[in-house]
Amino acid sequence: MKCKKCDLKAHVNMRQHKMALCKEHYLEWIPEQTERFIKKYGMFTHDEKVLVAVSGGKDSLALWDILHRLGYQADGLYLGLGIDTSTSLSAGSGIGYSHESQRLAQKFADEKGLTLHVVDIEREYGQSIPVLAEISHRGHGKPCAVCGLAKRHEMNRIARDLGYAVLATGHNLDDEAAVLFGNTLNWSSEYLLRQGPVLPSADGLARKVKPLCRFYEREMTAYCLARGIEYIYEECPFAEGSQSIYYKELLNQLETTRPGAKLIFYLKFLEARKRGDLFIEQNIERAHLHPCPKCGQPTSAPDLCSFCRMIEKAKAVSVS
Ligand code: Q46
Ligand code: ZN
Ligand code: ZN
Repeated sequence: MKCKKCDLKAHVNMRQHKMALCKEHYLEWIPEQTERFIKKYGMFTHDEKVLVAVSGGKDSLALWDILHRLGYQADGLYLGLGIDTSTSLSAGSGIGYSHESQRLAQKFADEKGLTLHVVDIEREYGQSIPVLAEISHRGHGKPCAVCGLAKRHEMNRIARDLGYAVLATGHNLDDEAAVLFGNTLNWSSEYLLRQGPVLPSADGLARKVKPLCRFYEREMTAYCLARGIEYIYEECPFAEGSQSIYYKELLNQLETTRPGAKLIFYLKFLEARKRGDLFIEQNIERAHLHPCPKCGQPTSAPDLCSFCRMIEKAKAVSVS
């Protein structure tokens, strides 16, 4: 297989685009496309400060690298979740996931001279994510519900406190198609209406964007490989057996027989949503929000926001 733009050996073959590119042309193509998506969906401008949620995985590091290459003002945020040692929730999975992912995120930042903010959940709130999950009994034996809640809360807090206009995450097409598939299976209209490359800011909530949402996961792997970016290969031990991984497998089977199916599924959804053609009520307004009396972030809960309630509960348990 040869590069479409020159005669060199192809680094990546993108069947969904009927196109193969050599390493050099691939490394040009990815930022060009990203820039195109950023403009097309009105994600942010060069004047805005962007906070990139960096997990140490390939997607978030690739995103940070691309935004940096494109000349955007992009700083990183790493959240230390404390997924390292075995707890009853992570039977035997003490692989040092958080430790290793933080090391790689920091290494990337140092090599490029970029700013990485680090928030350690345990240092900040007294308990790691797996322990918070045990204490709060949320999420059926997996810490993912608590983890997601804490990530959203902390990303938003740092964006607000440090004056970032935009929060960028490394979600790729495989992630987005899997979420879309799940939301469609359940006809979760509220989620369907809110899913997209940009979630506008609302009082107290930063704009959220996903500049990589049209790239396949393997395209990001190929990008990191070509750029020599070292990232954590292991998934979080709690991701194992998750519904989203199952959906990704199903969609990959579909993709094998119908190259491009995943991309079409997602893009046709975005088009339909834009036309107001989803056969569901267009009511994207966020629920009636008021500021949490403790942290000030918007919440629909009657008193404290879910995050602060969880932390209060954790504190009460630690004291007793
Ligand atoms: S990091 Fe957190 Fe994921 Fe691990 S605990 Fe679950 S949600 S699987 S993206
Ligand atoms: Zn080439
Ligand atoms: Zn709160």
